[in-house]
Parts: sequence; C-alpha cells; structure tokens
Amino acid sequence: QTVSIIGAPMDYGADRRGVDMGPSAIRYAGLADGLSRAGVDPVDSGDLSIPRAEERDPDVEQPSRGTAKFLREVEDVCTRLADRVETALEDDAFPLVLGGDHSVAIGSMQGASRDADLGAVWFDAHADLNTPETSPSGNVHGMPLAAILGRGVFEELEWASAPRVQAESIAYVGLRSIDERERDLLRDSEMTAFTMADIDDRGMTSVVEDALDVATNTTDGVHISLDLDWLDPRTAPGVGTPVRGGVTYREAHAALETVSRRHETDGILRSMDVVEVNPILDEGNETATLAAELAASTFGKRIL
Ligand code: DIR
Ligand code: MN
Ligand code: MN
Ligand code: MN
Repeated sequence: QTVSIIGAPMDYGADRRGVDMGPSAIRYAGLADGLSRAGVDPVDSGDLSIPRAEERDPDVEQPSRGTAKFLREVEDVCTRLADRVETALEDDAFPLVLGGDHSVAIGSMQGASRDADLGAVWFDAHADLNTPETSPSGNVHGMPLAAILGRGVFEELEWASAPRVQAESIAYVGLRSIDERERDLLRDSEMTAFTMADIDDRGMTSVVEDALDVATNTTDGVHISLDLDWLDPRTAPGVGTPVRGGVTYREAHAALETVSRRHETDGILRSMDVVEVNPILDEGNETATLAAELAASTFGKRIL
C-alpha cells in the first residue's frame, strides 16, 4: 500500500508557536524509514504552503457568535488540505497528514469523507468539541470535532462540517481534560467516550477494540486522529497543552498495534492525522520520534 505523507505546518489553531515545525520534526525522526520497514510504500507529497501567523490578523472575520482565532486562515488551509486528501484517496494512496495543530483534522476528515461514510477514533487528552461560543480559549484546535459535526455556529459554515461523519461513529480514547461547557456538548452527543479511567479499568487493547467497533459500525472506513498530548507529558513533552496522567509509551504502542491488526484482517483504515508535535517544547525530538514510531505501528510494525 502507498502512504501519501501530506505536511500541514499550520499553527493558527493553537496559542503556542512552534507546532508548525511538526511535519519537519516527524520526517527528521525517520517517518519514511519506519513506514517502509512496516511494509508500506511511503511517498512524500510535501507540505501545504501556509503563510506565517504573524502576517495575519487573528481577529478578522469572526463567526457570527463566539470567537475563533484565525478562522479564515484555518478555512483556507483546511479546504486545500481536504482536496489533497481526496486526491490521495482517488490515487489509491492512504493519506497520512502531519500537523500542525489539531485544526488540520477538519481538512483531513472533510477530504476523507467526500466519497465515504467515515468513522473516527480520536486519541487525545481533550475532547476538541468546543464551538466558538463555548471555547474558553478561542483556539480552533479545541474545536475540530464540533466543526466536522456542524455544531453551534459551524452549522452555518459549509467548509467545516462533513455530512458523512456521524457522531455515533466517533469514539474517543484517553480523555482527561474537558472544559465545562464542552462537557455538556459531549454528554448531549451520540459520541462514545473512553476516558483514562476506562483504560485503567479495562486495559488499552480492549478499549481500542471497542472504539474500533464504534468507528466501523455502518461506515466505509475509519479515520485515526492522533494528538500527541494523548500521551503522558513525561513521554511526550513536546506539545502545547500537556495534561498529566496520560497514556504510557507501551499503552500507546499497544493501542496502535490493535488498530493495525484490525486493519490487516478487515482493511478498516482510510486516513490518519498525527498532530500537535511542537519541536520548540520538545526534548531532543523525542515527541516527534514517538509520533513517527506510532505511525509505523499503525501500518504494521511489530516486535517480531
Ligand atoms: C481546550 C484545549 N479544551 C481548548 N484543547 C486542546 O482550548 O478548547 N485540544 N488542547 O487538543
Ligand atoms: Mn486535540
Ligand atoms: Mn470525489
Ligand atoms: Mn489534545
């Protein structure tokens, strides 16, 4: 299988600068080699060109309700990214998107769901379900699922919502930081949420099996969204919003090997993004290295 690596060096959606260097750092950490060793054929299709945030005004063109910084820039990047993802799929390649902050997932899921009903497994400390009205930060990286599902003011923004992604087909794994008003949105939604407590109780493998059942039920394929702040900050320090009590190194590999095994038997995967690696906050590129390893695990890298 060909894996098309698409860099989306965007940091409009997060407060901390530096996440735009994520694609370079993950490539430098040996992504392509790792994928080859896992048995797939990586083809690097380069980076989207993205103007620096300093050249832009974060406040222009706010949504009719609430705040979403750089929303117009996010729209521009995600629209181009969605086209790239769709093209990769049309060429029978698997789109692997490197972020960038998590708002890139709006573009990757848009593109991956144009010709398919898409489920998703969201590996993240955060729920990413704020709308511009509920967000305490105004940062779009805390909103991609609300955008895709057309919640709140996103309902009016056609570029953001993806009608072929249903809440019932989305499962979170590893949640541990949810904003107050975001919690209400999550409780009222049809999404399945596995928190860190579920992983403690049942073990990672069994939780991920259930998450995959949710994401494959009545869909044509699964999108994997991997936010590196899903991991414990001691293992993955290079992220903008670290939250203590996260997934361990071994749990993370177990999770993505579980995804890989299901893909080998049932061909479930359609697209993936790996986001929020911030080299400026990292220690010796270890978070980027982990991101590259976990991508390789997803495509079948095994110990034996
Ligand atoms: C927070 C942080 N919930 C927000 N979200 C993050 O700004 O909406 N998502 N860091 O990955
Ligand atoms: Mn996230
Ligand atoms: Mn098409
Ligand atoms: Mn997160």
